[in-house]
Amino acid sequence: MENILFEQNEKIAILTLNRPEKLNSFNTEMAIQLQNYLDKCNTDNNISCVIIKAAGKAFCAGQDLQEAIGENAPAIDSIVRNSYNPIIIKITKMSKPVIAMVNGVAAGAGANIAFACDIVIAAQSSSFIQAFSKIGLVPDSGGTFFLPRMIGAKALPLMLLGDRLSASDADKMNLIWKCVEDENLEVEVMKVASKLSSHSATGLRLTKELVNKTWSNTLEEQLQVEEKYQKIAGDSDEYNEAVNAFLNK
Ligand code: LHQ
Repeated sequence: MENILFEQNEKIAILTLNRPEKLNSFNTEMAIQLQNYLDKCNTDNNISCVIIKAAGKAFCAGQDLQEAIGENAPAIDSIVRNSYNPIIIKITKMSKPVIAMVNGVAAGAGANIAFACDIVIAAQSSSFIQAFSKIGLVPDSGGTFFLPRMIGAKALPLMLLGDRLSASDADKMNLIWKCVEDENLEVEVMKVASKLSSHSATGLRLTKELVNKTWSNTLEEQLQVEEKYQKIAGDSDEYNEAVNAFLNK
């Protein structure tokens, strides 16, 4: 059985984490498959936005702990280096928006992969757990980068305590874009994806890049990049067509 399913609905790519019996926890094979599909989505011009969703009752329980602790287990740092670090880089560097559709518990690396996505939409019944501290590990998959920047004083306690955070609390804390009724999750996600698909691909790509640069830039540097990217966006056919359409009603 494929660990990752790929489908395309018009210009929307849908990647499904597909080890439901293991709560979609990642073994090496699944991590490499996800990396390959992220590469495909990045380079395929017929794809304008990517959804990462999950089969079964959970979003993702992080690393498959059976694989990590087995007799022939890969070294723990090599799992982080080869499985998770590339996934986080590929999501954040993806030239199009990535939406996480969180349908159930997202734990450990599973939570932080969701938080690395550009738009997180979670079902009311779903939850997030920084499970690492419970098993004597440190947060990985970008958690120590994204969480302090996104939720400040709430980040470290969440990681130290490993408490379950409900989707509605995550929403109140501005850690995710939206928490929706379970039965509306798929429809909401597809609405957002369709809207993104109708926008200029160049504009979306440059906006994502700009916002990612803000972590390390000074105000002056950021203003310069805005100026440069606005020129690129303004030179695009999409800009001219959209403004003409607006002016001509
Ligand atoms: C699992 C897992 C799992 C295998 C549920 N593995 N089978 C990086 C580098 C290297 C090493 C380590 O990790 C990392 C990054 C990380 O992600 S560290 C964090 C790893 N993840 C966790 O510690 C979470 C472990 N899972 C849980 O705490 C619970 O399963 C949660 C809270 C996610 C869900 O609880 P329940 O809904 O009560 O489900 P369950 O515990 O009954 O699990 C259902 C099945 O899934 C069960 O198998 P079984 O054969 O009994 O039905 C679990 O053993 C299996 N499973 N997580 N990570």
